[in-house]
Amino acid sequence: MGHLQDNGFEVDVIEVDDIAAYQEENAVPSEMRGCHSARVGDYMVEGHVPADLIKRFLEEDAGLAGISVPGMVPGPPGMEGSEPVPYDVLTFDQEGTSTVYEAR
Ligand SMILES: [Cu+2]
Repeated sequence: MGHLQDNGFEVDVIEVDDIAAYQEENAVPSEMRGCHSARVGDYMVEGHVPADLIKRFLEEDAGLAGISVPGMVPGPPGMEGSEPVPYDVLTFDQEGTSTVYEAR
């Protein structure tokens, strides 16, 4: 969240009891779910997606459903500290089809 604010995003934190239910409501495919979810305009941002990629994704406005770093991987913003490993940032559409957006 600090990472997003540092990059010019205004962030409202909403704690929910059941993140999976929230993701379900917002049609996030189960394999795209992150440890937390953000809603930016019409898009879902799942997990620890680097801010520069969120910005690029929003600018492209390609009509997809969202962008995700599924699960908890060490390395991305908010997950530094542990031994970093390469990870993929994925996009997904309304049908749940995912595509590698960028490897980091
Ligand atoms: Cu996390």
